[in-house]
Order: sequence, then C-alpha cells, then structure tokens
Amino acid sequence: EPEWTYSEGALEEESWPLEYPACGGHRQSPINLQRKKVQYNPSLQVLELKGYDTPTGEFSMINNGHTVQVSLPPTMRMTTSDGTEYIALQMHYHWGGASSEVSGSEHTVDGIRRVIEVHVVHYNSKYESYDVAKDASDGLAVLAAFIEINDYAENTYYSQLISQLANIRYPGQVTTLRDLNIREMLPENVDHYYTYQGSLTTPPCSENVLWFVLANSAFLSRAQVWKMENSLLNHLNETLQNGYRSTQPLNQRVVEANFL
Ligand code: SG4
Ligand code: ZN
Repeated sequence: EPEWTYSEGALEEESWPLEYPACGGHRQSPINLQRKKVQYNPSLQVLELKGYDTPTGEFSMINNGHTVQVSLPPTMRMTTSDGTEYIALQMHYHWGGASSEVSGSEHTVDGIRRVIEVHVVHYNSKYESYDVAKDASDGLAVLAAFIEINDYAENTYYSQLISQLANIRYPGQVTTLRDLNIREMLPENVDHYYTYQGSLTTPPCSENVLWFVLANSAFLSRAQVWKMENSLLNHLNETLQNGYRSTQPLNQRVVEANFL
C-alpha cells in the first residue's frame, strides 16, 4: 500500500483520493461540529464503557510513523444507545505542535481546534475479528475525546505513557505499558457526546465508522503536551507533528447529541 503523509511527502492529504478512492467520499471524517446545527436526540443513552477501568495487564505501545498507538485488550467494550456492542482494539492520538501554540485535534467545535484528540478504535462484536469488521458497513466505532492544557497539575494517569515515548522515538519501535487505567485517561465526564456517521481519518478512509465525540475534555499539563508533541520521529526523521486531517464537508449528514 502506498505510504501516505499529512503534508509534503509521498502522498499528501490532497492526493489521498488518488490512491484511496474512499478518501474522496461524501461521509468523511473529521468534521467541524457546529453546535447550532447539532440535533438534540433525547432518546440517546449514555455510552456504557466496560473494562475501561481495570488497570491490569500489559499493553504494547508503538510509534507507527503517524502517531503513538496503544493496543487494547478485547475485555474493553463499548455499548451504544441502541445496544450494539463494540470491542476495543487500540487507542492513538492526534496532535499539532509544529510551533508551540498549534493545536492538533481532528474534530473542531464551532471552528475551534483543541490541543490533542484521543481515539479509541472499536469493532462491532457481531464480527469475529477486526479484520472482518473493517470491511463491513457497520463494522467500526471510534470514541473520541479532546485533551486540553491544565496549567496547574500534571495528569498522573498519563505519566507512564508519556515517559515511555522516549523509548519509541523511531517509527516501528515498540514498548510495553503496565496496568493502565484507560477510563482515567479520558475526560472525567463521559456522559455527553456528539455522534455521526463518518470514516477513518487516514487512508484508506473507509466510510464505516460510527463516531462518538465526547463533549467534555481531559487535561494534561503543558509539559506533558510538549513531550507528546516532541518525542517521536516520523519516517523522514522529522519530529512527528501536525498529525491531523483537515475537516471534511458534512454533506447530507446530521450530527446528533445526547445533551442540550
Ligand atoms: C491512526 O493513524 C492509527 O494509528 C491507525 O491505526 C488508524 O487506522 C488511523 O489513525 C485511522 O483511525 O481513528 N483516526 S482514526 O479514524 O484504525 C486504523 C492503525 O494503523 C485502520 C492500526
Ligand atoms: Zn485517529
């Protein structure tokens, strides 16, 4: 498969559709969440997150050349409002940082980009594996949350992940994290979300992702954000920064929310 980048490289963002036709489709992600156009749906229930808070076991963490990605155990599950159960596979981050005040979330809210965005990728449990689910129209769900800067406190739930970034500076390097509590790495309040039908935000941009973007943010200290933005290198030996796609047209879609 052709190597892709966000800018100046093998296959920059504007050219993704040439090699990956779905990237030029009509239900792409990320999008701008325009609050006055979001449809409140009072029948949407809160997400049920099972096994997110069980801080046990080993998790491999890789620099995959685009981001830092943590493998998650299948005991982590998300059940959505309609009762569909999704199995967690991995989580990864999107950040900016090319100059110190550049934010790098993928979704924006009323045009505002947040500092970092975390994605927990899941697949529909009715499929026997991610490999089968990734090609099914109802195969994937991503839980997304924004991360902002808190100048007053370090987030100790991120200490291990951030200190281990130094061990995976080069693409392809892998390290091990122990006893993570994924629930604590998300916003304190996970009750309120936006939801819409979209795609993977990178090639192949498959249009089979149900998105849940949390309304509330998690927080890291400024120093922690700096380490996230400056610890990893990409395949060109450059600092891995600005790993976010530009927002895509909403087209005929409606974004729903379970809060007013
Ligand atoms: C990141 O590049 C992940 O590392 C990729 O995971 C992921 O691709 C890609 O983002 C798109 O996912 O939640 N942002 S996203 O829409 O999950 C896939 C891997 O390369 C297929 C495994
Ligand atoms: Zn992502």
